[in-house]
Amino acid sequence: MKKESSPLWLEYKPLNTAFAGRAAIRCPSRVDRQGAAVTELITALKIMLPAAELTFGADSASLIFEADIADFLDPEEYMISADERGASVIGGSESGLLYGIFAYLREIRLAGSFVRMNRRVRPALELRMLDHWDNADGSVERGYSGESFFFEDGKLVVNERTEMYARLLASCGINSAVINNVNVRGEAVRLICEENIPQLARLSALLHRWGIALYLSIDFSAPVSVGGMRTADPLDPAVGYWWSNKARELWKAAPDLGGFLVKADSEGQPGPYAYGRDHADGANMLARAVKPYGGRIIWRAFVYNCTQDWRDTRTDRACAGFRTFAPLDGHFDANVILQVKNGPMDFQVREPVHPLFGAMKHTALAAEFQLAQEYTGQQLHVCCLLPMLREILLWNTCTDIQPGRVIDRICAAAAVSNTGDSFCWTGSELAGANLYGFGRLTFEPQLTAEDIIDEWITLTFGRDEKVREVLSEILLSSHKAYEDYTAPLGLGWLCKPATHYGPDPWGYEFDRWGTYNRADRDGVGIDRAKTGFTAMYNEPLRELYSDPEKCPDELLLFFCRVRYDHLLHSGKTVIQHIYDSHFEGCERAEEFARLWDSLEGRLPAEVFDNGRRRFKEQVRCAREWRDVINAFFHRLSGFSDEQGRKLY
Ligand code: GCW
Repeated sequence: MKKESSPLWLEYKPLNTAFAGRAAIRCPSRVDRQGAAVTELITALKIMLPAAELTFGADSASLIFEADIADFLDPEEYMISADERGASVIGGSESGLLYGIFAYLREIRLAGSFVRMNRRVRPALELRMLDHWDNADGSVERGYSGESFFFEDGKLVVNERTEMYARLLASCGINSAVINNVNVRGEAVRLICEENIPQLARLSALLHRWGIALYLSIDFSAPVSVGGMRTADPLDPAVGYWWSNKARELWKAAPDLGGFLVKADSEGQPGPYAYGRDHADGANMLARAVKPYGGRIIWRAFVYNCTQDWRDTRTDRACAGFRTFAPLDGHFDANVILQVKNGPMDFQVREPVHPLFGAMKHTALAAEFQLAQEYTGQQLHVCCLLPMLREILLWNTCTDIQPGRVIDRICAAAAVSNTGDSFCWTGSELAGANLYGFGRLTFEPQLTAEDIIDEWITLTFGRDEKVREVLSEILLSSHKAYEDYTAPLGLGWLCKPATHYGPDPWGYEFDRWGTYNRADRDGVGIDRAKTGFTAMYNEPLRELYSDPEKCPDELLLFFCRVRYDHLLHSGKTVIQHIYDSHFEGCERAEEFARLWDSLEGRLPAEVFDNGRRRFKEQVRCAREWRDVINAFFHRLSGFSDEQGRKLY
């Protein structure tokens, strides 16, 4: 069934000017008049200037919009010069031009009128990618926004919503999309098979028109599962031959395909280990198959032992990615990108930055983030991830290569998408800021989270001052609030197993996933200098993280094991911090609900009601977190609260 969808931040409205004359679009023949860039400009101008007469190339026009392509710019780079009489937008290719047009339209919408501007912008990262965890049956793994809009009953869907999706992505600068789950199951295994190729080709062409390359998650054992072979051994020439033929078939039909994403030897997915080969063998075999077409292999570094014995205190899951991939640095082909999750565990609300970013010197890297709020309230709680994303991108890895920030060490950023077939795409309207902001930030990381949020609010909800004030206050303090009532001092995994929603501090303690807090009556946390993890960082980080006296408070319980009366840099004890942060975080959640209520009548009724329901649930759940976690630590430690509050 086809569902309606909102245009989100792309809802154009008439500008403040009462312009009724002639407005002309001028573009030389190297610009495609039917292309997305010119089409978008026309669509927008028609709505923004309802009384104008729109023409192509007329001399007597009083407003002139020039669109051009120039070789001296990088393909995705653009240049804008504009004033009250129109604009000249030049891109390095159709894509650059498209980004330039979107940037220009954004500025005039934000100003409400024609603006003077001069700008030249080039995206900071080559690939700005969304990873969908959509399954062929239409469900979405860790999806909190409804069902998939790519798949229905095993079939790939291409319709108006797909077009709207492509416009939304392009407008915030995203240029690649993986449409299916990295856990490739069911009918998705056959996505690369003959019967699905015509539809893949249609989708690829549609996305390409908006500057977006289509990527597919593949089953590493496809030569066996769909090819009928007896092996998927990457060093068996017949396997390489099978993949080369498959690539030829796919790229022949869909020449703009970007490549494959692979989750191998992880959480039950097949991989090269079954044949005694390593991850470079696996990735390079695929890389050679797609190379003739400019294709890439995005290979995930999320590899660890998920059948650990909780009694084994020597094995530390945090070390796994580094131990597997650091020795392979320099072994990967040039068209392989190693995709590393932002932290060493798994998208917790607070983790240190993954040490691989500071260790891999001869490997192309992608940073993987998760916009789907699996561990951050599942879009029922508001949790704006942009300040965290920005902090990670600009974090200094302290490698000897300069510059050494994460953003300098990677060529790509990927985000697990938070979209689904709900009307507002992201289940909660406020979660739209994460989607928009991910694109904007990976294009222009010098923008602040405040800038991006303000821009997103105005484009989405208009310029009501009160709405702007309230929403930016909620969004900007939401991550801290969530962290406060769920994950004190970097201690993750206090959530319920399987669903990852709500508190259960014993839940993961005796399980097989390598996710322990090791809390007892004397103290809490894991000594990760002992497990070898802190040694994976460059100095001075190694020393900083190994020493409980120096370790930053917010990561203390990730890196160190300390007593409950250990004194933090803040001057509080660990136990008092746990109590205080849980009370404060929960009060913040209650405050968010009140702030939201103050917007009644200022937002569309459905938006307001949807938000009110979600804040109600956030408050209920935050109270549960506060009381369960405080009771847990109170009962274990025996410490009471300095302020005498109820701990249960
Ligand atoms: O966070 C875990 C999720 C799994 C996911 C896995 C991964 C797609 O709980 O649902 O599988 O990470 O990133 O591969």
